[in-house]
Parts: sequence; C-alpha cells; structure tokens
Amino acid sequence: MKLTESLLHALKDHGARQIFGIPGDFALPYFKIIEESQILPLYTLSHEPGVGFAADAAARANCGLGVAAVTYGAGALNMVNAVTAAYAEKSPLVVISGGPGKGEAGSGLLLHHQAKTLDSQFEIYKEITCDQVRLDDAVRAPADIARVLAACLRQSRPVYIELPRDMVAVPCEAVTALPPAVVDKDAMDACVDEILARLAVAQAPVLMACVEVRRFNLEQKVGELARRLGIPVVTSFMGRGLFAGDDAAEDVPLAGTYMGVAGLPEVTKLVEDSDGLFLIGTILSDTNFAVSEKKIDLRKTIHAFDGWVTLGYHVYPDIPLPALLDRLLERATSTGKSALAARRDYPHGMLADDRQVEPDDIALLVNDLFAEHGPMLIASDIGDCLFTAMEIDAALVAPGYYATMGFGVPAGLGLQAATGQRPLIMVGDGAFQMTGWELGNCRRYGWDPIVLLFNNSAWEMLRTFQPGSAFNDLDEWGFAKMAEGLGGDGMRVRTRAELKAALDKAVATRGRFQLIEIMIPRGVLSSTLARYVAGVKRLTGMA
Ligand code: TPW
Ligand code: MG
Repeated sequence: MKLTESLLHALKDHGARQIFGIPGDFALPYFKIIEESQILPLYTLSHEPGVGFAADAAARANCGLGVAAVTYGAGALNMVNAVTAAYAEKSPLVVISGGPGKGEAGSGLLLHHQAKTLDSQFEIYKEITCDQVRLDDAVRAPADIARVLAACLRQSRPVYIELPRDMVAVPCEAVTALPPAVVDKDAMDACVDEILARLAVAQAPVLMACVEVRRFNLEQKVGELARRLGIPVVTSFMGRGLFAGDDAAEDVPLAGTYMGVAGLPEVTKLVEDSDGLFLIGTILSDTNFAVSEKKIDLRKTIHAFDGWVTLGYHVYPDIPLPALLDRLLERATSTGKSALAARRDYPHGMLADDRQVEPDDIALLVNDLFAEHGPMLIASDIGDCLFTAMEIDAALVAPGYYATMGFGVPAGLGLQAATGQRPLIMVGDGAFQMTGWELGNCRRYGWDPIVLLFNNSAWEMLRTFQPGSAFNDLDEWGFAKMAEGLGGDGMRVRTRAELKAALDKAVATRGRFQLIEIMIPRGVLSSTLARYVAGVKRLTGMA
C-alpha cells in the first residue's frame, strides 16, 4: 500500500475517527490520498487554529486520538498555539504536516513557507509535541509511525508527523501497533500499598480528579474507588465536567469542583483541611491551585500525574495511571465507610421575566434545559462563559489551564463531528471575533450546535483584572445578523424572557446552527468570576 494509506490505517487502528484539516501545495498530494482512500473522513475548516482546536476537542470527547492535517509552514505554524494548548492540557493530538520533498532541499532556492531552515518547523514542533518523525524512509516508516502513535496515546500529548510531498505514495508496509508498555509489578505493588496505607490512616482523605482521568477514560474506576473506600471526590477546575453528563453516576460521592476562594466554601474546606489528598491525574497549575484560601502543602499529598506517583518524598516513576487504577481496585477492599459528601445540586430555575440577562441566569437556564431534555456536551471558550459553565451540570471541554481564546467554537464543531451529538457552545464576543467564523462550515457537514454568545462588547475578564484601561472596550458587533450569511440562525436577546424563548426555539430547530447573542452590560460578571478575580487579586497582592 501507499505510505499515506499505511499512516491512515494506523491512525484508524489507534482509535482516530476523523481528520480535520486545511491543505496547501505541500499537502495536496497526501490530502488527495485521504480523500480517495476513504479510510477516515476529512473535515476541512477555515483557519488552522480552528483545525487544531476541533481535532483536540474530538480527542477529548473520545478519549482517543484527534488528527489535524495541515500544510508546511504557513499552515503548521499557524496552528502552533492550538497544539501548545493540547500539549499543556494533555490531549492526544496527531499533527500531520506536508513537507518539502527530499530533492527540493538541494535546489539552491529558498522554498516558499520556509522559515530559517527547512528544519525550523520540525524544531519548533519539538517544543510542543512529545514525539516527532519525518517520514522520509519508507522502510523505517511503519516502525516510526507505531512509535509515535504509541507515545501519543501513552503520554496523552500531541505528536508531529511530517510527510515529505514526494513520499506520500511510495510503497510501504502496514503498521503493527506496539504492544502495551510493561509495568514493573513489584514497583506497582509497593506504590499501591503505600497509597492505600496513606489513605487508611488519614482522618479526612479526599480524591481530586483532573484531566488525566478523562484522557484515559477512568471516571468509572475513580468513582468505584471512591465508593469502595468511602472517600469523597472533587474535581479540579480543569477537571470540571468529570462524572457529569452521560457519565453521571449518581452514587459517586462527588462534592463539587475545587476552586479555592472562588468555589463553594464547603468544597474548599474539604480539600484544604484534608490530611490525605490524592490528586489523580491532576495538573499542578495556577488555575487549579492559585486561588487556595489556605495553601495546600503538596508534600503531604499523593500526586499521580504523567506516569509518576509522588507521596511526600517518595517518587515512583513509570506508573501509568490506567494500570495504577486497575491495581488499586484489585487491592482496595471496602472500608464500609460511606463518604459524607452529598452530590452537589447545581442551581436551576431561571425566572423568564423582563429583567436584563446576567451571566448567572444563563447557568440557571441551561441547567433547566438539561433537566428537561437531558444533558448536552459543552465546549466553552475562556472568559466569563467558562466561569459561568462551572455552575452548569454537564460534561465540558474547555481550555481551563492553558486558557487560550478561540477554542470554544471550533471545539464545539469537533465535538459534533466526533460524537454525532449536538453540542452547546459557550463563547465571549472577544473569542468569537477570533474563531467564530468556523460556524460557516456547519452547513455542509450538517452540524447544528447551539451557540450562547456572551456579548458584553469587551474583553471583560481582562478589565476585571485591570479596570480603567480603555483598550478592553470592544465595539458592538452585530453577531446575530451575521448568522444567516454563515448558514445558521441568529437571535439577539437582552431579557431573561427573550433568552428563554430563543433557547426553546434553538432546541426545536435542528439542522442549522443556532446563534443566541446575549447582550450583557459591561461590568456585569458571573458570581464565580467575580469571586475568582477578587481572590486572585487578594492572594497575589494585586488588591
Ligand atoms: C489567544 C488574553 C484572556 S480573557 C480575554 C483576553 C483577551 C478577554 C476575553 O474576551 P471575551 O470574554 O471573549 O469577550 P469576556 O467574558 O472576558 O468578555 N489571546 C489569546 N488568549 C488569551 N487568553 C488572551 C489573548 C485574554
Ligand atoms: Mg466579552
């Protein structure tokens, strides 16, 4: 078979279900093979950041590979920020870039799209991917592809594959997937013994679940561990949405989301007073921990992340999280205790009256909607929409750590392509100005997300940190009116009654994207963002 076909079959065998991309002349030859071979469906979008975000979200939704296919230089380098987000937030994204053919380097001319050298792009991608390969040798290619895809899945981080344009159709063997990594059983047992012993002596143990629990699809296992040991579970900020939506298990003792001073006081107290905090797959980031009321002493926690388990001064390397959970469940016997934490009730019951919509109202209304119609997957951007989403009871993909704008809309498209389910997208006007136009691709693929656009004519979250800077004022764009040209329906609302009517109409209308532009006065924040910013300012001495 052709080298590109070998790659495509390998992607499929490793769990990829579709490709997002934008071609260019260095990519045309392999895009042709993607299209003609029909091994994986191809969705083209409009701008490479959107391609990266959509593929990242597809990976997050399916707990498997996402694939972003681009051209050399202008394409791949345009996607650097999105791939960095996937790296930081541990999403298994495969970047495929076309590249110059082997003979082209020696022509004596600079090639278009070239940066400093023809290798510059490869070097740049080394910083934001966990493994890389240039497929310039058809004999080595199957083994190289197997290695790179295994790294992508095991480390749950992006990888980079460069496909020289004269290599795409050379004959190539099929790829044989690598066998599962071998785990040192004795090390694993020592680690599991120590974790269980620590949890057993703790007066107030707590499990905190974060991204890796989702990436490795371990929600049920963490839930089972919590039940068996009688230990309450919280999610981190970045882990918000775990144990929700379709994965909701009513009997998981889930207390809520830890957000320090910005969160529920009882959840904050539970975490900060714990003498046995087990951080499962948790990123030790400022968004997860900087807003702690009482600083958490990480030396006293149990931390499993990136294949390492750290307990105080003991460190166990090469302990993959999925194998750790399996072994913990084999060894943990029921303690007979039941965790006290009652599952959190999220606020609902929005009054559909003539009052001006505030961000908190949106959370109430969406919770009402999900209670009536069942949950939808949510893709959120960064901005007040994400803090509002913290009060919604649903599975969520969002850049909660890396915090890049522009994620929400393309991520929502990725969710629909990957799951076939209609998603809800939450996005601010600033972020929508960046990537909202990707909605124009919905019509030809039959995607019909519902988009809640928080239009406060501002970079409001920035203003909250630094009031008084006029540059945070944006013009008021008429987004709802633009929807028709993009192939969807737009509605602009100001009052709670109008919002309710628009959402009901959006839910009832299938087959076209539904954009609800919610006008929010400048300076009106969700209560979670207000608490978060006040907390950050107080704790960092900004106020
Ligand atoms: C790619 C910095 C973080 S939040 C924000 C900016 C500019 C304002 C967001 O405005 P929006 O939402 O979307 O209208 P809201 O609720 O605050 O009004 N460039 C990128 N990413 C980030 N995070 C920034 C700049 C930023
Ligand atoms: Mg805004």
